[in-house]
Amino acid sequence: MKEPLELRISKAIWRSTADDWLRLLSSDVIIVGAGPSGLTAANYLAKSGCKTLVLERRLSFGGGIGGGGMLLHKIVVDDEAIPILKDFKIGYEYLSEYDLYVLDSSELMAKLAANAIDSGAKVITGMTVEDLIVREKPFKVEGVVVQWSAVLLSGLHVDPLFIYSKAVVDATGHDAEVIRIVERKNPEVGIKVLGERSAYAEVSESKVVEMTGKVVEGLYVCGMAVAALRHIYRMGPIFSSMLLSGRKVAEEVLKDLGAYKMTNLKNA
Ligand code: 48H
Repeated sequence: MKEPLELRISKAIWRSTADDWLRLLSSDVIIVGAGPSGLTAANYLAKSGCKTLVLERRLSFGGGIGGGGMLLHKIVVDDEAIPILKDFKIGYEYLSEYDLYVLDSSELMAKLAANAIDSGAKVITGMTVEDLIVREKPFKVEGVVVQWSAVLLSGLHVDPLFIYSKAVVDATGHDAEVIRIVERKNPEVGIKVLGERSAYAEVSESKVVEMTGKVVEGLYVCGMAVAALRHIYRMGPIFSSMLLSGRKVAEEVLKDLGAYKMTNLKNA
């Protein structure tokens, strides 16, 4: 006779969660933040066979995409982002009078996430990265310290747990939260988060991509966190640089991990 449904529901969830976590506790790459840059990075990393884990504080993904342009349900990109949109079969419309491509924010969010998951990345929501695992001489990041976001909101004192990885990507957006942990807790490393500048879209779109990459051994940055770290202008709801920065950080990580044998999560 089958066990009662309530028991089977709970056991199924515990079993599958535990199986996932035992696999994920040692990942190739941890991406902190499931916004446009983080999800784009996850897509390319997972597709290349990297065991990729995305940790997102909220219970939803997409980061700043969902807000569109001042809550209007559209964002724009320029022609440089079109190959990425094509990679993920994301629809767009070209407005020749503005020389810009317009797309629906909901489609961008959904397809970036769905493609990342289909490529083998694991996206876990409701989890906050609150610290890093580090080694010294030379300083190196070897993983993250995590806590349920709900616990952090509760004000309870609950000790966190650890996840190891060969690379950590700060894709936390405007606050560059992961890099600020290095700045605050490991001042001897000499990292200074200079803060984002006011709006100058033309300049920032290329600068953010140019400055995307490794920060210290084991730690990389993409998206708006690059603007915060390097004192670059903001650009408003044009998302080319977020997508291009996500792709670039994936390339940088892959280059550095080239020596490792990578295991795709789906086959691990
Ligand atoms: C777990 C965390 C943590 C943490 C934060 O803000 P995002 O969308 O980030 P980007 O850089 O991919 O995209 C930025 C874009 O959305 C934007 O805001 C633009 C282009 N602005 C221009 C302008 O002028 O304003 O996503 C970051 C995600 C969010 O979902 C956070 O919840 C999450 O990271 N996050 N997750 N642990 N410590 N900190």
